[in-house]
Amino acid sequence: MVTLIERYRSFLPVTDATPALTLGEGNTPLLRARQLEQQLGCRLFLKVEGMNPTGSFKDRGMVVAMSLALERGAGSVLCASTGNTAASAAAYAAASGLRCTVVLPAGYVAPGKLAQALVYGARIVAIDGSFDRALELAREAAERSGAELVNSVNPFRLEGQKTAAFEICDTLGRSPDVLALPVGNAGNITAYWKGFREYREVGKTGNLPMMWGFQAEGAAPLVNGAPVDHPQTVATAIRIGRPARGNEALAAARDSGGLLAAVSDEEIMEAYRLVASCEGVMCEPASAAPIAGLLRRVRTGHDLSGLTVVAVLTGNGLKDPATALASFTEPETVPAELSAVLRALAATA
Ligand code: AN7
Repeated sequence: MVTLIERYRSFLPVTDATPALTLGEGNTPLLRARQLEQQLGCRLFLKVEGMNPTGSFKDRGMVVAMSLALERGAGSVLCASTGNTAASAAAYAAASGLRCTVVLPAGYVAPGKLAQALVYGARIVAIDGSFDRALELAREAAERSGAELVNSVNPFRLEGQKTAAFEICDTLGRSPDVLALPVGNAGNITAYWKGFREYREVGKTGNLPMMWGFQAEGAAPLVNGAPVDHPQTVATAIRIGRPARGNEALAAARDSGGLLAAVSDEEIMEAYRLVASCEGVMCEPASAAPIAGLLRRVRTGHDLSGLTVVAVLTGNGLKDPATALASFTEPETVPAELSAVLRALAATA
């Protein structure tokens, strides 16, 4: 197996002294979404980042940040998280023999993510406060304790995450015309934009994509132009009111001729069900934001025809079963008889 770090070594801040570390991250599928294309009018690919070892894109950045923490002789790592960063940090810390502490907003982390952090053996600090407060506390605690901060304020996280842009270009033979993704703390949009630009510098792509970032309406500081003190959205992964990389995200949207826009929770849930039922890919609610954003653009009269669009499905839907089940009525229990099954078959025929 060629690891992510080996494959893109010349673009990464690693040396021969950097310990080798991998859980099999990266090399995720880029799927053609032929059913959704009919609604959108563009050529659409899904970058399925939920196929990473802990079920989200965070693993790309975490493997680089953790390798370098190991190289520097760190004993423990620390992060704030809406859930996925915590799961990823906990897994890579376990594989590295490092202690891991995660600071989470109590009550707003999807159960699958919490379960991951617990099982991988992280220490969990659930605060009575938001992600933004958790990040503030984690930054201060890292400074005082000497623990390595592995949030995306850590530049090595972005170095790893930019490899997703490389993979997309390697598969398509060029950059897409549009890269659509959810935006929370704004690390990922910053990393993708860096990746595409670096690939163009070395001639691996001739063009650059427009960066289209989507936030949830109740947590849209970059769209509103002001921090949000009490962010709210069903997409808990992006329930963030003061994005650490906000300025970089604004620059990426501006410099690429792209945009930052908001979508409602209803639109997110509609897109979440649609991508699963049309394409067979179950992502988490936050990851459906770019699909919701594309649908809204088409419905408000924008023509996407002729464009090659890549939507990044950042996290795996299995992390958040509660939200999935809440949007459906539970199937009724019937007698264990053939007639019941035949009735159901006839009803769906
Ligand atoms: C599925 O785990 O911030 O804009 O603490 O989990 O780079 O923050 C997660 C963010 C999109 C937003 N999709 O990415 C965390 C955390 C999913 C996510 C985002 C997150 P950024």
